[in-house]
Amino acid sequence: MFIDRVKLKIKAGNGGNGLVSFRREKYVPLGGPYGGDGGNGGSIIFEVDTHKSTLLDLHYKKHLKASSGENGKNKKMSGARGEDLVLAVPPGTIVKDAETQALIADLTLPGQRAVIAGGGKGGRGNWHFATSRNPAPDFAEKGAFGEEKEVMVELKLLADAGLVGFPSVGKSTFLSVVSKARPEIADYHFTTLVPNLGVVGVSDGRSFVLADLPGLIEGAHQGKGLGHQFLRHIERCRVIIHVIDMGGADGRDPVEDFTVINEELRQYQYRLMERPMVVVANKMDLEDAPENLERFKKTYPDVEVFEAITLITEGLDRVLYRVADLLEVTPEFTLGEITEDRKVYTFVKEEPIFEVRKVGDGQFRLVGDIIEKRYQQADLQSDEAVMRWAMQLRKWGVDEALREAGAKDGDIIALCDSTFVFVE
Ligand SMILES: Nc1nc2c(ncn2[C@@H]2O[C@H](COP(=O)(O)OP(=O)(O)OP(=O)(O)O)[C@@H](O)[C@H]2O)c(=O)[nH]1
Ligand SMILES: [Mg+2]
Repeated sequence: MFIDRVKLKIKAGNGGNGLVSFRREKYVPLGGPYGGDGGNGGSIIFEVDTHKSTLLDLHYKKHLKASSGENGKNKKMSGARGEDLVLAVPPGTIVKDAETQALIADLTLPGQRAVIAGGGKGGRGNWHFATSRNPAPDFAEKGAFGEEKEVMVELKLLADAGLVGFPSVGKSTFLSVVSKARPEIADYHFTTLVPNLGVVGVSDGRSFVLADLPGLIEGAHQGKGLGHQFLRHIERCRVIIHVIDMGGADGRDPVEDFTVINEELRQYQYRLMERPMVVVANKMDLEDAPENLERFKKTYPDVEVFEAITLITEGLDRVLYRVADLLEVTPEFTLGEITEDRKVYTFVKEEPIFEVRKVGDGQFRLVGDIIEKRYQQADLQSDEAVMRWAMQLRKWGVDEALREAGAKDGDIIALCDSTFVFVE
């Protein structure tokens, strides 16, 4: 089964909590803080495996979870780190955030890896917090949550050139005679249901990867036929080979066919018409072909057309030469910027740490990913930890922002599931 689109829920492992403990040994009367660090949570990582050609494995998973780090141990011993979950994906896999559509990874090279969800950093044990004023801190840090999100994984085939055209124009026949690929060929529409790839050897020694795609019909860019889901496989192609049934074997007008397909490519969001196109006038053995070709040339005097009878490989050498030439001078098309620089354990982004929202008379709420995460991480069990947290808030400018928003002494401030009283 060829699967090229999968939506997944993923959750990286949480970091283990730091430990609060003190050294108690016979000959060490005033043992200092001794609590170890929590281990980092495992990340979810995708790795390119060139033996894979579909996303079938992921299709059956749906939920992916990496293991959490262990809590810190006594004697400053760190908890074990959570194991990373590494999944093999085919080359050409791209990963997007399902909510924001931001590109997270574009995996094209053999062995290439990308962190799709970073594990949470382990919390530090209490010994890290010892100072001369407080040699025995009774608090430690909690582990951070691992990243959790929904992602869209898509396969965009890594082909240099792609065959497009209406159904039954001879695209699969073309691929079958110029490569070792053996796609199904038949005289009914949508014979090809999934893309096929083949390596084409040009007679002068050059070679390229060619994709045979399911036929397009009018409205393909809007999702008609099989078009839409497969148009996206053309996105990485640098050259488009547009095959036309010049014999009009299907009762359509080849001249019109050309316009319709071009319009579909133009409408599709990925600027497919910016790629160079090679036009193949196929089925030149059919009776009406010469006449249709004449009309075609009159309608499109500037389009270079290669006449062919793919069935018997006639005329294809010239097409392959032309494609190989174009490939030499056509740069790759990028699919988009990977905006987030994704390292493991980072969740500090270029975003405001918090936001103040007025929720009612004398009531405010602090919101924001960072402040909420840090709040969850702060273990507010001891007075000292609460003090530290209050200082942190002041440092971020929370007090000032609240005051600016109109908060007065005695007002209620909510953050996640708890509330504070604003004290001037
Ligand atoms: N007469 C003639 N028939 C051809 C030629 N090339 C292909 N055909 C026939 O056209 C029919 C369709 O060929 P395919 O290669 O399956 O067409 P396709 O474009 O891949 O079609 P879809 O997969 O449905 O999009 C088959 O019966 C082929 O034998 C040709 O040059 N001349
Ligand atoms: Mg086909």
